[in-house]
Amino acid sequence: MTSSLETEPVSYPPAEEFAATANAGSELQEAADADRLAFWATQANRLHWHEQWTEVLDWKGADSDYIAKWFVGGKLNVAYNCVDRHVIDGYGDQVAIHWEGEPGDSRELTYAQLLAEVSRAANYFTEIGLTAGDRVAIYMPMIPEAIVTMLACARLGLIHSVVFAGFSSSALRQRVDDAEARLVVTTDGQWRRGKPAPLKAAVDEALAKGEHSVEHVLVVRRTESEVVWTENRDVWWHDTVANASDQHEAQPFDSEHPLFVLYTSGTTGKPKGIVHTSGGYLTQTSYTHHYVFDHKPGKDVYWCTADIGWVTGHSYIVYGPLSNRVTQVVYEGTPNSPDEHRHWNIVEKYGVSIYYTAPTLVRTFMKWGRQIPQAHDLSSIRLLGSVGEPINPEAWRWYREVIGGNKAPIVDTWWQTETGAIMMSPLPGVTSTKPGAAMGPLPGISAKVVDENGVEVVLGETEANGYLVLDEPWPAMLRGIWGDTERYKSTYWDRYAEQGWYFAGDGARIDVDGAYWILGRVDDVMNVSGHRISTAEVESALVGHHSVAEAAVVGATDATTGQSIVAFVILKASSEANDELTSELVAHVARDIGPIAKPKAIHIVPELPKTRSGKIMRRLLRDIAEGRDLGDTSTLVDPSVFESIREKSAN
Ligand code: 6R9
Repeated sequence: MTSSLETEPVSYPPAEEFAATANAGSELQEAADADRLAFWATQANRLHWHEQWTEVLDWKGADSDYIAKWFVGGKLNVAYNCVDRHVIDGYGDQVAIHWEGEPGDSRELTYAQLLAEVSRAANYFTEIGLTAGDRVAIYMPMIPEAIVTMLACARLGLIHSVVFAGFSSSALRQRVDDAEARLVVTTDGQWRRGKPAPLKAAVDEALAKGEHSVEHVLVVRRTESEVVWTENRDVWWHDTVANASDQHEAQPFDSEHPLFVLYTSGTTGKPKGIVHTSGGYLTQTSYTHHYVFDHKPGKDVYWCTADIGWVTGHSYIVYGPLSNRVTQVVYEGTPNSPDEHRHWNIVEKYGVSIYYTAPTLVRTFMKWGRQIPQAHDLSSIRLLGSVGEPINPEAWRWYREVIGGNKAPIVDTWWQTETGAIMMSPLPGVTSTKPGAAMGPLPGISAKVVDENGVEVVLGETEANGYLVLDEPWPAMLRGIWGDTERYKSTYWDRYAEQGWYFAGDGARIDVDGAYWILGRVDDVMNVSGHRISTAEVESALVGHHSVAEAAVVGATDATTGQSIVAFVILKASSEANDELTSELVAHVARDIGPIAKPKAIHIVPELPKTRSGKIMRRLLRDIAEGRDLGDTSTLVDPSVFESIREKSAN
């Protein structure tokens, strides 16, 4: 299609050398095909069960409000699986966490030390009267105590609700209220770009007005920022948890005991509290972390750059990796603090071998220039991962070449807060990869691409676009929306109620080779003159132009064509905005995809509005493109970005 695509390989087969030692082999898919439930039973046996289950899956679809039960009757302790087990097996001295603070301080926690910390926190939580099923809000930066708190909750059967520390006090309050948290764990402040910023103050503000459920606020000292103290409610971690006993015996909980609630935004203003439970969730996070990342305990140094405020942090920093006895890097700060070399300095310092990040960061690295990573020895990296949005082929190739030394396989992992764990991804050493494709469902996972009526799109046809559905339950699937069964059913199950399929909300395409391409959220798929065009496709074309650093595309309502394509573009520092360049970009897209994909308008902007998890807020860009008033912008990193975009797009 594009000039670059003509000269670059369309598919990258696994290297023999990698395949020779890969965790995954073709037998994995064969086993899943032969007997899907037996396959999942095998995966569940990766874990330690205090009591064996009697049935792998109990699924009644609509008759049980679409709430599955996995490993029925089984009992386990999630924290025991992530910590104790490794110490008992003789790996107490292995480093679990290489923690790197933003200002340059660092800490190392072995599994034995992690066990002591988690035990102390569990003892203190018990001392203040928390019991299994109670909710705990965690509002903390990326410091070891955040992970310790999550594990201490899991150990006691307390349900944690991690609230991203970049969220506002009102967002925190909304989540605390919805889950009726009894305890909030926070820090005095957090480091951001070399400066301490208050954090406990936001908790105080959140709890300042009206009745609430919070009885205790536990504060970790991190920045030495001054804090206001509420007697009988606030306590320091170093005065309490630190003095508690480091001996604690983990009790088993039912496989379906809730592990956590994590809020994610939906189509309405009120965030949805996605509920996950224990046995199935840990089985699938553990399985996927082992095979998708080809993780070798004791050898690899793993780094997932997510924040624990998002599901990626839950599943691929805490539960999946620790259950597999990972040695991992946890970094507190931003990638350009103190400068753009930070990530590569960390990779060199710890010899990171597996690196998992988001396409938006890859594109940022591209914008900063390849000379930055090239100033470092990145030869320890042997596998790269991508998550969060479709990765455009341009960024994929750059990632492979510049970060992966032209040899590290890339796993493009598709999944959601709701799915709990990775659902689609190539298996390294097994699957040939195509830049920009999540390739297909993992062994044990079943997915289809269907039209509005549930008719499967025909494999191999070029127009085989449709909606992605999951037609069989999976172990890590959500078990509902906290306190709102109706919303759970209507959001995910009503659309294909007749078939009993989970509607993922994403569009997808299956190409002639059977590879799955995720086209983005369904509302991001545009319809121009009856042709379906993905915003991601046009963005990818724009980013493929040498002047463009980043692009966001939306479909704006158009009286003639249904929708028209409006693009917002950030230029590379070396390029200058002018009418000529704009016309050239339009022509470039026409060349790359076809005249039908030509943007009707291109706005050159200094920044794009992004959620704190790094997703471009297309809904808001659509509002701008269609001249509407802006709705709620409270989840944005920097709402002022809008003003500059509005100014630019007004002319
Ligand atoms: C894990 C996570 C979920 C949505 C999902 C989809 C998009 C995630 C993707 C991807 C294309 C990938 N998404 N991974 N799209 N390729 N590899 O990001 O969870 O924050 O709930 O977002 O993100 O649109 O539906 P969450």
